[in-house]
Amino acid sequence: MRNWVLVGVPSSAGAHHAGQELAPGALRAAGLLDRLRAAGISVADGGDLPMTPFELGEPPYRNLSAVVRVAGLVRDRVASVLAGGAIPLIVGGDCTITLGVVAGYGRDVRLVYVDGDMDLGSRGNTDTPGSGILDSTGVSHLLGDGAPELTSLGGPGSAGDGAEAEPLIEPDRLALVGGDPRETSDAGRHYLTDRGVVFQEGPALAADPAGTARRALAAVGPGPLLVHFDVDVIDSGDLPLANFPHYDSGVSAAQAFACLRELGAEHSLTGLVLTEVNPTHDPSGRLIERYLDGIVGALAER
Ligand SMILES: [Mn+2]
Repeated sequence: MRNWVLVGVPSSAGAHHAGQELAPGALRAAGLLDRLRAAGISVADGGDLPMTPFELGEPPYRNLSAVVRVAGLVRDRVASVLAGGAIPLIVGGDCTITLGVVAGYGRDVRLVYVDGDMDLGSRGNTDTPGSGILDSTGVSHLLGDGAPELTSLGGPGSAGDGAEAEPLIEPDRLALVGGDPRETSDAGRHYLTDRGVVFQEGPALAADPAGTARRALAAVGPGPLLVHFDVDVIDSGDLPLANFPHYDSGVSAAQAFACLRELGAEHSLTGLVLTEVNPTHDPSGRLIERYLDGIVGALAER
């Protein structure tokens, strides 16, 4: 059995406001490591990257330099964990950290992106979010559209690095799961379809969590698998822990975690990114307890 290494990324640099930078500390305090070990999972604590709280910044890409700095640190840390033969468990932090994670794996990686948003920017098929908030642009940046400082995180040859640019991930190695249909335009759906990115939205996830996971795995094909899990895939009426609410999305915590459990059981799983937990939404700690039940339960299936 391979060992996991937990890497905390206490950053809300790309977020709509502060709060997510507190998540690694809150999840540790709630017993994340002990609970994983109690479930039979071997995990070492790789510590946290530097605390990087939200700053507003200016459009078109707010707080870009901090987002780029954090993503670059994540990339290097993930590459080092992988070089040591371990499986990274990256605990964010806002969703822009996944750009650094993918860059750390390199372009061979397969990514199943479980998220309440498609993260294509507010206009659906463009690289610039109307708000300037980078947290909602992760997928378009992965596909090579957006700020060159982010699309080039993969180093020479990656998008933003000249005419022969390559995206951070091959589009046919990316599958999206759980997007709230109210948050995506048809232009966004066409953008994905045109590039060959398979996506299944929230209603599909709610109808058949395990089947949705299996279809996403089939879509990305065999190879090293990374899973991104944004807690905002869960209806805020069930578990309002996410930084940005999705009330009435119709995806229950049980359904989202059932999907994650199916992905977690996949033998090719070589990494998990957890994003968007905002502990300030949970003064009692009960939401984080339920979240940890779901995360630890999913990984314990391995
Ligand atoms: Mn999201």
